[in-house]
Amino acid sequence: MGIFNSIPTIKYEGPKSKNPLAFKYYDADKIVMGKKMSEHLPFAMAWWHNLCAEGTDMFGRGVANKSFGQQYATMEHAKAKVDAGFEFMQKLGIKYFCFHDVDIVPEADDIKETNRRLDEISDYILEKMNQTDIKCLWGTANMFSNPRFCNGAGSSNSAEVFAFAAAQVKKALDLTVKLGGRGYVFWGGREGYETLLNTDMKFEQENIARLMRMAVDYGRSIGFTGDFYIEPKPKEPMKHQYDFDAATAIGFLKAHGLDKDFKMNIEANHATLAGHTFEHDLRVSAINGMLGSIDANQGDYLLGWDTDEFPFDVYTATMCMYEVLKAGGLTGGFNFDAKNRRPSYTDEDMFIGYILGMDTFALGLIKAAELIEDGRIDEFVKERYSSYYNTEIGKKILSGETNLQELSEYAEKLGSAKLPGSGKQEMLEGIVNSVLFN
Ligand code: XUL
Ligand code: CO
Repeated sequence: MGIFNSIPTIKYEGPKSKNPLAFKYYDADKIVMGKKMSEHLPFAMAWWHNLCAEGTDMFGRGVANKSFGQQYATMEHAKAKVDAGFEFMQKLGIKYFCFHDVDIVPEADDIKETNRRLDEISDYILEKMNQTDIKCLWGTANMFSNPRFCNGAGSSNSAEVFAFAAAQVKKALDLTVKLGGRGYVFWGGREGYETLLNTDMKFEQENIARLMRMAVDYGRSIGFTGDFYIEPKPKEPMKHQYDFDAATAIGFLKAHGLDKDFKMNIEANHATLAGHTFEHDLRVSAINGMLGSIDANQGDYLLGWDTDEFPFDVYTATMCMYEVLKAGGLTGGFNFDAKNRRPSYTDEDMFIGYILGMDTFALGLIKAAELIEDGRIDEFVKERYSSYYNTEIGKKILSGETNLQELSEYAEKLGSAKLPGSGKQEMLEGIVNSVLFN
C-alpha cells in the first residue's frame, strides 16, 4: 500500500494529451543537443514545500493535509514523509531531493535529541535510496525558523547563537555527506538586518564568512567534494539580506577567499525580488564561473514577496535554459523550491504542480536549444562587438597596446564618432517569438 494510491506513474503523452496527470513536453529520454532531457534537467523535489508545507499563510492555517496517516511531530510521521517523498519522486521520475535538517525530523528542545533523530531518519532515507535510483542534490540547515535565530545565525550578535548555527551546519554537512549530496546550500534566511542603528555590518559579514570558512574546512575534512552554494535573496524575512543578488554574493565570496569552494544556487523568485530577471542572475553567475544550481520557481509581478510558484512562464524558462546551455549545463540541478497555491490543496495538486514545472522547463530546454541552433541571436551579438576584432584600434584596446593618449589622438583625428549600430531589440524579440511559436 502506498500513500498516493489514486495517482498513477506519470508518463509522457505529448502536447496533445488532455490528461492532467501526464507530461506534455517532458520526455525523459528525448535527445536535445546530443543529451537526454533527463540529463539536461536533473530535477529535485524540495522536502519542505512538498512534504511539510500545508498552505499556511499570515492570515490562515494550513489547508493541505500532510500527515500521511501519522501523528504530526513524531518520528512515525517523519518516516511517513520519507515514504511519501520516495513514492512521489518515483511516480514522477524525479531523481533528486533537497532538504533542511528540520524538514526531515521534528526539532527537539535539546539539540542532542534532534541530532539523534537526524541519525535515525537519515538511516531510513539511505535505505530508501539504496532501493531506488534516487539521490540527494543538496542539503542545508534551517537557521531561520527557531526563535534563537531572530537576529541571524552567522550574523547573530550572540556568540552562543553562532555556536548553535555552527552545530547545525556541522550536522547538516554530516547528513549531506552520508546521503551523497552533490552540494551544500547556505541561504542566508536571517543573515541581514532590520535597522543599521543596532547593526555592525562589517562585523556581521566577517562572522558569516568565518562560519562559511569553518563549513568548508569541516566539509573537506569529512570527504565532501561537492560545491558549497550561496543562494542569494535581497529581502524577506529580513528587510535587507547580505546575499542580495549574485553579484553581491560573488563579491563577498571573493573578498573572503571563499570563491574556490562556493558557487551560486540561483532562485528565480529571489532574482526578481532583487529587481533583476532570472536570466540576469544566471548570467552574472555563469560569467564568473559560479553557476552551480537552480531553485526553479517563479514569482508574481503583482506581489512584492517570495510566492514560490511552480514555473509556468515559458519565456522565462526558455531564457533560463538558454543561459544554462550556454554555460555548458549545471553541476547541480533544478530544485523545485515551489509550492501549490493555498486553494490547490489535494494530493493530486502536488503532482500537477510538479508536472507543470517539469513541462515548463522541458519546453524551455527545447526552445532554448532551437534558439541556439537557429544561430541568429549569437550571430547578432558577435557582430555587435566586431569592431574590437576587425579594426586596428579595437584590437589594440583588447591587447592592452594602447592608452588614453593614443585613443585621444585617434578620436581627435576622427572629430566625431559614428553611431554604434542599432541594438535591434525588437528584431531579436521577434526571433524569440518565431522560435517559440513556430
Ligand atoms: C527561501 C528559500 C529557501 C532555500 C533553502 O526563500 O528559497 O527555501 O532554498 O533554505
Ligand atoms: Co530556495
